[in-house]
Amino acid sequence: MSLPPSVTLGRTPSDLAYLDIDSALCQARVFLQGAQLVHFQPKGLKPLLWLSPLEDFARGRAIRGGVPVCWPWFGNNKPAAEAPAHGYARTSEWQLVDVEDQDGEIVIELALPAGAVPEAYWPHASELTMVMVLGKRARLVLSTDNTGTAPFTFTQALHSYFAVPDINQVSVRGLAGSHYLEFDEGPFEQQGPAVVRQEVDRMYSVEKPLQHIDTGEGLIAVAREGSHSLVLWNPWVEKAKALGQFPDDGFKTMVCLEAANIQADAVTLAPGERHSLVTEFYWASSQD
Ligand code: TA6
Repeated sequence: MSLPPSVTLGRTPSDLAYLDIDSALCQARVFLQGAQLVHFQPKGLKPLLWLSPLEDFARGRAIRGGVPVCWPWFGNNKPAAEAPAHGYARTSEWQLVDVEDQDGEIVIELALPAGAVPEAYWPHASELTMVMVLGKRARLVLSTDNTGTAPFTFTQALHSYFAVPDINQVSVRGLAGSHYLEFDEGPFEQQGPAVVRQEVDRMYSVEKPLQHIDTGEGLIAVAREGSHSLVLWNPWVEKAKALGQFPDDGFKTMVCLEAANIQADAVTLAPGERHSLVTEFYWASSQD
């Protein structure tokens, strides 16, 4: 496959392959492991995503930052105690299917190889693809196809880590009136904008397809499609110390706002059906 001039293939010292994008509209980096966007910066604007400065890209270990793909289960909603949190998509090497530069907008298609999830945990015939459209905005489309003869159900998330100058200045708009579960308690009703002043790990049930992260210095719009739920997460002080590849003070400059299908929003696909989970994020001039 030939790459357009605005895209180059690179490898980390640990031999993980990635695409470096430098187009007319943006700069970005995408790892084939996990089909993971780890850097996205529209031209003339600041980067949107947070990547841990302690990340050393060990093969087969989830990359801490960017947009990890959680599939075919979210968190510890897993088929067996020994199964990894957040599934297998984020630690598997994906196949690069296609890369195009369409007037500066980079379109990347990746596919998860068959058998990436052990049969014991996922005895279903399925295909998982990711299409990224990277330009002034980043649009990620994660599609699951049921290629078998029986229905199956799964949970998932696009676990986006956004970069913020100071977590104490952050508020998340577009959640007021929605309900969330946290630490297995709730539901609680969100009153006004959500702020982060302690460990937060909330699973929201929310119809509104657009939220905004007010960083105190800018407004990040985060849109969803194919999703009635999202996760808001920040590990704060103690959890940050316990997390792998995460600096102790890392919680001060990141917040996760994750497009998801979790809890009651889990997806059931009949044979032949497809579901697409979409997240789209960009710098917004005002709350559109
Ligand atoms: O999305 C929030 C969450 O499920 C938290 O509970 C926390 O564990 C976070 O994901 C990170 O998980 P990880 O497996 O990447 O350490």
